[in-house]
Amino acid sequence: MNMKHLIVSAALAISPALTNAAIAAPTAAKAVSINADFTSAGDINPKSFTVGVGQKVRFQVNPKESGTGCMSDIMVQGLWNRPQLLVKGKPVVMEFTPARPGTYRITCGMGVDRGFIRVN
Ligand SMILES: [Cu+2]
Repeated sequence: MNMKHLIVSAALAISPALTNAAIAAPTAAKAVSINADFTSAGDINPKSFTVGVGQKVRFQVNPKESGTGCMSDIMVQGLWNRPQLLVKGKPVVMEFTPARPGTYRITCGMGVDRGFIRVN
């Protein structure tokens, strides 16, 4: 058995394990967390985030005050389309896995801009 044959045999023996690991990884992977605070004066802070395609994202907004009027709720256009009320002391958690790259707008429920999530 020559050295080349040994290397090929080793690669064949390892490859099923690698394949299984690659398939299992996305479900086993923890979500990446991005966080913002909300105040009436400053709106959300920070206002821009960058995440990866196919990466599970946990976006948490911590309202330090309750939102009022137009800006009383929050959503992420194309990633989290159900507006969530901003109520003082009640964290809003939006979880999603972006399937396509792009810049996704964080808005109020009516679509007024308040930030964005860039997906690379
Ligand atoms: Cu609005």
